[in-house]
Amino acid sequence: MARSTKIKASLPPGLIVQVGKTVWHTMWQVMMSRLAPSDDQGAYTRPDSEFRESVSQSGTYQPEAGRYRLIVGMGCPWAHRTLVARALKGLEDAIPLWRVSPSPNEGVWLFDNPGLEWRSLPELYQTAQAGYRGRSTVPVLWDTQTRTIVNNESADIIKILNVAFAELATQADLDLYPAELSDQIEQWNDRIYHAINNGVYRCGFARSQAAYEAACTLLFETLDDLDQQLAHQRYICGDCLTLTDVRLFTTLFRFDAVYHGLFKCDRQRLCDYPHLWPYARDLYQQPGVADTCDLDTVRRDYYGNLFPLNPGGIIPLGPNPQTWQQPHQRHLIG
Ligand SMILES: N[C@@H](CCC(=O)N[C@@H](CS)C(=O)NCC(=O)O)C(=O)O
Repeated sequence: MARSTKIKASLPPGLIVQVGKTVWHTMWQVMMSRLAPSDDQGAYTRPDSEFRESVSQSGTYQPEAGRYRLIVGMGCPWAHRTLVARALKGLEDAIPLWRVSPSPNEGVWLFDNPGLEWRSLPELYQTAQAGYRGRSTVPVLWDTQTRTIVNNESADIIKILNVAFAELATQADLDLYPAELSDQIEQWNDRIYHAINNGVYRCGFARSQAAYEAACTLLFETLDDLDQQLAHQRYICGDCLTLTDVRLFTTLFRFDAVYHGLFKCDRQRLCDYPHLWPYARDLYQQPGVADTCDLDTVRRDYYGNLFPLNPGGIIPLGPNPQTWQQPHQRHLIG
């Protein structure tokens, strides 16, 4: 008789469940504290990004073709923002990519490009700043000349891509942050970041029922408001596509595939919203955007690597990515 069968036969089932639950719950708390720091109420608190320099004609980091690298993981919504901004501005040739993928056992990003001097992203962070002790996150805007990280905050990087590389961008005339809309853009950005972009993480990484319920309620209240807003205008700030849309899009793109199930954002799906869903497809179908979207990698990265949320490691098959190509008719609005 196999050893495990013998143990099963000799232990009362209630005890197996009790011990299993206690051990697993303790392990879960320890792993969650590493994965997602939280406050006293069990609400997820995201650490701040630490490298916050910019690119400009007059500064240390000047716009030059081929000088910078954008480091991204295709599953990550924050990195995805920078890929979308880069595509919309037509900066693919000027700013090449280095891709990383998650290593399931080490919990760090590993470079896909075999010829680089670093194996993992934390090693590159050490080159930028010896003794760096923060999290080694994507996206990163890396300067090959000074061998340092210019910026590792997606909200900054998309602003940099919008203005700093004007002479290198094939779509330089597209302004994703028009001055006259800046107040409106910032107000929506704050609200959408808290309730939606980071809100889905506050649902998925909550460590108490109350923290989860607060995050989930705010998330859907805000999605409901946006759906109303989008009933009579094409984009969040009116008739023109802005960085607010870019920032919202990458969360919406992952909504039904991972946040709805894995992060328990399940009051309804994106595709149940009458206006938000066609709006999200409109953004997906903008020039160059579909090439930045990789639903298989998104599913694999979240379900395959967030072990405490999905210990069995099974990766769901749905939903069908082709639904993103359905017509949207949003150009008829406004
Ligand atoms: N505030 C950052 C957040 C970036 C972020 O959290 N990236 C995640 C991937 S989705 C990451 O690299 N995590 C690795 C870690 O925390 O160790 C931004 O928007 O750029």
